[in-house]
Amino acid sequence: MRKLIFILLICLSTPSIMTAQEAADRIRLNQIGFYPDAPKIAVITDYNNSEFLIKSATSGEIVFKSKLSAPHKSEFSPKVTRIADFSVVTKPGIYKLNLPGQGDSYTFEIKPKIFCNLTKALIKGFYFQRMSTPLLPEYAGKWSRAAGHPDNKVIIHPAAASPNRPAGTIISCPRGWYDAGDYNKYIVNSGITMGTLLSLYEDFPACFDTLKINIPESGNGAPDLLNEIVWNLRWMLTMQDPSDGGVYNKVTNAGFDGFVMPSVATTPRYVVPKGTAATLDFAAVMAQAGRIFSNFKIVFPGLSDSCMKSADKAWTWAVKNPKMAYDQNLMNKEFKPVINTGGYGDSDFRDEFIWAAAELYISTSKESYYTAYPMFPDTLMPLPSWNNVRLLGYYTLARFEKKLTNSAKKDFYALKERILRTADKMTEGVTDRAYMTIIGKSARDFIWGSNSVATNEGILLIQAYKLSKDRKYLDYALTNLDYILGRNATGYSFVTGYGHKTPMFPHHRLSEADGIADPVPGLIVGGPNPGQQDGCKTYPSNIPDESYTDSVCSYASNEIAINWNAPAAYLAGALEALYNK
Ligand code: G3I
Ligand code: 9MR
Repeated sequence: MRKLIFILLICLSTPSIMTAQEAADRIRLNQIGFYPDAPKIAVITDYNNSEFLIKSATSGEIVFKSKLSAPHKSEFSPKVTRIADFSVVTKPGIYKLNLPGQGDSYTFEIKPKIFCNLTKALIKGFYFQRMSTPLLPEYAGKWSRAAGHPDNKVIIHPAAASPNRPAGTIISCPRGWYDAGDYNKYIVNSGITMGTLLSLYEDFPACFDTLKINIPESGNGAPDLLNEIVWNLRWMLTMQDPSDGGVYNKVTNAGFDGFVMPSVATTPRYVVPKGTAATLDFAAVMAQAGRIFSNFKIVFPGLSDSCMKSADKAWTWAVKNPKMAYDQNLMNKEFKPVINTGGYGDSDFRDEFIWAAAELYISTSKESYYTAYPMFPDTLMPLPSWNNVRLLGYYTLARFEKKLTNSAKKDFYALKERILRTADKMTEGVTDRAYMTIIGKSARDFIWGSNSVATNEGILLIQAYKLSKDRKYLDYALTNLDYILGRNATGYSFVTGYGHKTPMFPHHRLSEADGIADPVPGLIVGGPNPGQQDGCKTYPSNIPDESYTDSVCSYASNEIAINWNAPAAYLAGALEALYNK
């Protein structure tokens, strides 16, 4: 009976004639393209015929003809999909997938280095988020803009007062990146962002030593990825109270700005209380930066030493203050002005201790960091997110296998097994899924910022590949980049400016206020989120993998954020490094 309903559903949902746009929309594939020797999959939604063709987009010549798979049923809706596998097409060129009598897909390209421009754009996205500096036309093109948020007169909020810095004290905290669509900067979210970008460099230095993204520092003798990172690193350093080593949670307005350009957003800026999560994330970033920048002492004199000293001071503060949560609601009951911007509130610091300890141990070789707190308190392997950074620590330990000593060395085998088994678990059942991507195993994948679930899964699979050299993990990681770039239940490529159907109305003050039709390029939006916490009325559906709307109102599905750009840059960059070897 269920089978009968299933067949009926397929027939009912298959219109006989499609317009060109409908056909393109129905053929879900990576809208940028494919490496010659990588798997190539397109997913056709609600379509009942069986043949598909691959045609050259330039000559119209048919280069491949095959049959679609039997239907796959969507995990989250009555919809069905069929798979077009054209992995055997390997010749570089520009192509279209054709459904005979129906229409073509968007064009896509097959070539080596297919994600090189995308990788650059995702890193350049951070340049576009820079505060306290004008973006000049030679670097920013039509998105050039005046400086905003100098942040050289930041007020110590009454809740953050300390004997040496009473309420109202002015400190200077310039630079940094806008966190997201808003104009504030948050240490916790900078933590995972910086850790991910620094790891991208550490995992693939050869690739990034030469990659240029046309920013003011290009050509200064340091890799551009690191140059961009330094813009935020120098801000982070200002967030540590020099008298005790604790780190303030954020630089913020009291409330979110309107949708205006940064240069006219001039309401007072505050730092809010120090916290254990912020301080440990800071310690981890500084320790990792300290070891990386020790190789760039001529371009950045003193930077590495400052980072290492600050990391150690932050750690010492956190050990003395192991339970200082940033609870904005509680703070607002007692202090004025009330602060209503992002909380990034976290009250479980076990993972931050693990991450900071791992980075400090690797950078200093002092075992006391490794043994200070339980590195493996349980068997969980939670995917990295702003409030769970444990795996960033594990990735670093795995990266430096050769440096490990005593208990860390003994733990290595178990750590490797954990990473591999977590990867294996993630991949279970992928070939049966509607879009054959790693993301989509569970409805719980589709949270606020679900695109960073996809990219962080990809990163975990890359770690599994690095540890095992088993090519299957690389191909699985690629399924999630394919997802980001169009092989998904929405039909969008989620990176602004990269793909054919991309977000045009992100919840991003810069893109909305600048009067330019195209949004700032190279920014990844949050993605499907059935939580719909923004109350936006334009969602087409509340089905988990379809709950996305390209509307400015949608901060729960269509905002951009630095902690989403970083893992997207990592995934694209890692695939570039590994597939082009
Ligand atoms: O922790 C619970 C978990 O226990 C529960 O199972 C799950 C069920 O949905 O919810 C989890 O909490 C979620 C939390 O993120 C942690 O993942 C909340 O529902 C969810 O609303 C919350 O969303 C965060 C959002 O701010 C609202 O606080 C996003 O992760 C976070 O990326 C986003 O960050 C904002 C900043 O505050 C301000 N700047 C823009 C930025 C991006 O939108
Ligand atoms: O613009 C804000 C966005 O950056 C945040 O992610 C989001 C959730 O904290 O809040 C947005 O600001 C909205 C506020 O929460 C409610 N009033 C409307 C604001 C802008 O649309």
